Amino acid sequence: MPDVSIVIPVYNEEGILREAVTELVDGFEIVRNALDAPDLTFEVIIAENGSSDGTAALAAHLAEERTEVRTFSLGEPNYGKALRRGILEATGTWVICEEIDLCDLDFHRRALEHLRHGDCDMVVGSKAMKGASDERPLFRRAATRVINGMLRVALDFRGTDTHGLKAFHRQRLLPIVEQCVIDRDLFASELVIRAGLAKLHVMEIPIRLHEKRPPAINLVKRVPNVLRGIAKMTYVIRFGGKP
Ligand SMILES: Nc1nc2c(ncn2[C@@H]2O[C@H](COP(=O)(O)OP(=O)(O)O)[C@@H](O)[C@H]2O)c(=O)[nH]1
Ligand SMILES: [Mg+2]
Repeated sequence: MPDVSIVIPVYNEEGILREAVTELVDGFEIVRNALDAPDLTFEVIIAENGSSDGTAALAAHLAEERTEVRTFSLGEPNYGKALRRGILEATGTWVICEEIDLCDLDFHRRALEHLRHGDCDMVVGSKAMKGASDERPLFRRAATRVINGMLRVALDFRGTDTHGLKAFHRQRLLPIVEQCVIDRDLFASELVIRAGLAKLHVMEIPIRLHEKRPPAINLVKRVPNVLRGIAKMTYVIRFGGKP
């Protein structure tokens, strides 16, 4: 069993997949050194679904080439479903949820430092808290603020970001993952919010957000689904209703 499982949902990412995965696998040595943990082992799980380009085939290639990498492909595009399945497939003591356009080894180092030290159960990389820097266009930064404000009003969420990078103690979070009912974009938010409600110790740390490429899916197209997701999540969490 590896110490760390890095789960990366990917969708139509053939342009950056090889480079990003190589950088991550080769760069893990930097994390080991910084943590003074030369024996720290890891696996990378590429969670693909619904890509219409060569992503699935390329991921399978990478899994053959690198012993640390494995992959699966599920039916239709669905970020939440892919991430959830990736977490359930993970075998490490700790799980890091990555994004292929970020692959932020500095977050891995800092998050693992806290987790190994027992400071918390989950670390969330916030792009909106004090000390963070977000290089995305204004429109997308504003969207993060709006979603966060809605989660605060609807569910009394006190953090600053739910969508980005996260790392956690797998065994402690597994029951929470199993409670989650929302898929697509909002699964990650539901996971962070439910972890807090279950009185797990969730810690936010600031990140520097620099995307390797612009987002594939137009933000405006995501709005209806995000709004539906927030409504549904509020209903199931507040009233314990069926989705
Ligand atoms: N498996 C899967 N991954 C996805 C899907 N949509 C986005 N992703 C991945 O999720 C990560 C973040 O997506 P991105 O387009 O950058 O959106 P952002 O989170 O708003 O920046 C990347 O690794 C994408 O490849 C999807 O439908 N299925
Ligand atoms: Mg992105």
